[in-house]
Amino acid sequence: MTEPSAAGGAGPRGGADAGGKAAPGSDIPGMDPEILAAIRSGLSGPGPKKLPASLLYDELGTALFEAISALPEYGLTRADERILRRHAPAITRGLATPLLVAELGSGTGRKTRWILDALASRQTTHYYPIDISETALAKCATVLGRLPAVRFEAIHADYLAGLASVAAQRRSAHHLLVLFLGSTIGNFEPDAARSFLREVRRTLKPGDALLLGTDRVKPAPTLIRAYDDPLGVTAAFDRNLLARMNRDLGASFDLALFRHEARWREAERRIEMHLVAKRAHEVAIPALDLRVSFKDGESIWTESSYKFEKDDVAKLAKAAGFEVAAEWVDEEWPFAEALLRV
Ligand code: AVJ
Repeated sequence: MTEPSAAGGAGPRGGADAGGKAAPGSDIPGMDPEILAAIRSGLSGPGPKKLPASLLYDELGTALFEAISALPEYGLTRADERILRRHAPAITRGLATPLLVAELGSGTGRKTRWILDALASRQTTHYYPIDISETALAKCATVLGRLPAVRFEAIHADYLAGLASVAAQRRSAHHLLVLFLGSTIGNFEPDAARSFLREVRRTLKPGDALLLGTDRVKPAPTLIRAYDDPLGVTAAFDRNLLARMNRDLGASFDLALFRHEARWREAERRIEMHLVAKRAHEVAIPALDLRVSFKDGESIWTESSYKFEKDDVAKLAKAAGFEVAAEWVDEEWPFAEALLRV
């Protein structure tokens, strides 16, 4: 699973440098200039420090997220898959055919398999995983690339650009099912979530649908354990962001000087991940020509994960021009799969 590249994430959208010459580090492989600008603005200045959550998902970060998904304390991914496994026939029953399926984020392909199996038992289905990570797409191809009655076409693009290209290829008889699973929408700030879903809605036509996965609000201790597990896998996932800046930007973060913290913001209904400095110190980021100073206890906010009540999803859907046609909820780990109709 990778982060949205078009919007969302915990970090601010930094403006590009106004000057004529390229900013230092604007041509670092694997990091686009927008991300570099967001790192710079997120770590500069006196305000609270923030980094773009998309930085968490390099090769190692993606592997660590897969490990998180196997933790007993983190029920989200298993709940998502359980719903799709149990209810794929019901979820797909009312959809018009012939059908194109576009998935925002290719994930491991494991969950999606259930939907494709249910559809392909009726007729040939076109499946377009959309991801900015080539590695993720390649993995998805090994799981879903050779299913009978499924035509697989990976799209290497950000979500909205990828979706636009699928929509442009469709014939008038084709209907479109968009999958946005795993509560990735929870990583968007509420305004960004609404405008993102509005953009998705704009590419759809009557008869099309969006299957949206959202993690429900749970008791605070359950949530805190899910995002600060006793094995320390989530802490490793979070701190990998610093390790990555050391690897890719030549930064000098001392990982031992930061501890991982999960905070539940009841009023906002979100989990925040923070990396908290254990004492005052300075860090250099040569590729950005930047020195960053930390006070004792100062944190870098690395990710938000919004949790939803039933009403939140209905409101969000409505604000984006959808209505909730049906919803399936996992009882063991409250998580909802909503089928939104145009
Ligand atoms: C993959 C974005 C849904 O927010 O729960 C897991 C990422 N972060 N543990 C989430 C994550 C910390 C995850 N999503």
